[in-house]
Amino acid sequence: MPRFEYAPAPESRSVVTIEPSYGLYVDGEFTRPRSLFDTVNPADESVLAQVSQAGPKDVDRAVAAARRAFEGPWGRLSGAERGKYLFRIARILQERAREFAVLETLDNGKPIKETRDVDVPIAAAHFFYHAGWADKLEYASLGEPGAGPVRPHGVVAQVIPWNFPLLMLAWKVAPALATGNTVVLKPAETTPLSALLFAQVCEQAELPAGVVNILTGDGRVGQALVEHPDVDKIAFTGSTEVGRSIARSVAGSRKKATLELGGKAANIVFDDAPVDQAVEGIVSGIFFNQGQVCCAGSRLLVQENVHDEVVARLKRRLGTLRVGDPMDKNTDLGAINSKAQLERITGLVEAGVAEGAERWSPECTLPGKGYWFPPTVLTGVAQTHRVATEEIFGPVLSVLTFRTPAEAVAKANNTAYGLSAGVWTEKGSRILWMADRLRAGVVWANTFNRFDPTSPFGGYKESGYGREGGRHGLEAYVTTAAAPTGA
Ligand code: TAP
Repeated sequence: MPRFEYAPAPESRSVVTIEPSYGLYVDGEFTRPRSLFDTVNPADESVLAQVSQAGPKDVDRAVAAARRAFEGPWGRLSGAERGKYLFRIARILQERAREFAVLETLDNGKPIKETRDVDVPIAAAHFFYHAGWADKLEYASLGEPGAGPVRPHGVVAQVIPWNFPLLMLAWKVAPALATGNTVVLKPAETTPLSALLFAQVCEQAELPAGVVNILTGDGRVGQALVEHPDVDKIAFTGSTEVGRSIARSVAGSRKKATLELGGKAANIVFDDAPVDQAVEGIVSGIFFNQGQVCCAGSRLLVQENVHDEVVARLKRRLGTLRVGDPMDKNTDLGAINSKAQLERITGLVEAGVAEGAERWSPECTLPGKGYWFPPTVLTGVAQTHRVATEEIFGPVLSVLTFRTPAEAVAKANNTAYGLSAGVWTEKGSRILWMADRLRAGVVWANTFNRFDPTSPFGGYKESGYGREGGRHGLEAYVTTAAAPTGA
């Protein structure tokens, strides 16, 4: 049996060690680094490290290791014993929080105050939350009342994007392990470092070999992984385009899949909303993580009679935002994650202007090197404009107006996506009326971008299917055996 000695908490490390090169993490060991590619700091384009590109044989080895672990030591553990590992991982994440925050900021470009206060603490919270579930699953049946006990699927392939590298990992790995599955995870090509540090955490927690495997590389690794015949379940977060290709590849197979895809959320401000509070919500809704957030409030729907006041106050507030060095604790907006993403944002904003939108940004001096885009407001946007329909995934707010609640609902729902929405009003009855009609997986009222491991998150329509977080999130990782019949 594995040991469960809790070592004394190591000192929180303030020095972050980045190796010159990294191998893959397979079957409890790091492989020799090879087929290397650079991972760069998007804030200054410096090379942080070189990382291994996994090949088809690595995918085979990782899936086989996950299978052995599932059928071996991990599969034999009770829920209570599994839970101890999750608690241990959660504690180590907290102990090494500074390392994770610095590494994530360097590799992703997001401000250190966000990695420190949001990404890392919520990642740890996901492990704590799911640790608490592990021993209850044997007794608390999920699904319909009277459903039988639950069983894990087996080997889970997990493919995640670059916008919340550690947090997306936690959203995926914690419920998979709590329910008794084993994992092969592929982080995004541009942000592999926190997943590799997480592999070290798995070693430190003495997780049995093969329970978590990390394969770095480009989209081909993700594709080989999701198409692997010995994978039982796929959990994917990323673009709708890749999500569609995964849905096609699993169609007709025995594999289960959950897809968390894009969004084009409406943040709806009524004329009775407290304006200063709403402006703060608009700012955090679209400029948090440079707007590279699937549930970002990228469409502001503001009631026509308060449009000018809200936009004027918003512009004043944007003038106070600090854009620049992500490692500076006072920075509000950091770098865009990659050159490709910067080009996409630039192209879409130019398209918006060409279609008739008016573009505004506060005065700000952007660093000379790296990938930067200023906070941007587009007014005079029509529902048909590309900036109102396509996901920009950048610090760009498209402003539209409405007159009545019914018109607000119609405009908010006029999108291929359905991930999130926000409503700002003093009237509780209106909040409930709107929440009933908005086709969005999450509706925030007088707040925005609030995340909690106890709360299910996921979308409708082209935002994907399945939920992550809460009791609903666990359902994606288990099958429910038929309840015994008879007395
Ligand atoms: P994608 O290009 O879809 O990439 C997501 C992940 O899939 C990456 O690891 C990527 O590898 C991999 N991948 C690429 N092609 C693949 C294929 N054919 N088969 C399997 N995996 C493949 O998205 P992105 O650009 O990284 O992320 C931005 C998108 O993700 C946005 O649309 C955003 O809304 C969405 N997103 C959604 C959510 C939720 S919770 N709904 C959360 C975050 C992001 P590479 O990195 O090497 O390309």
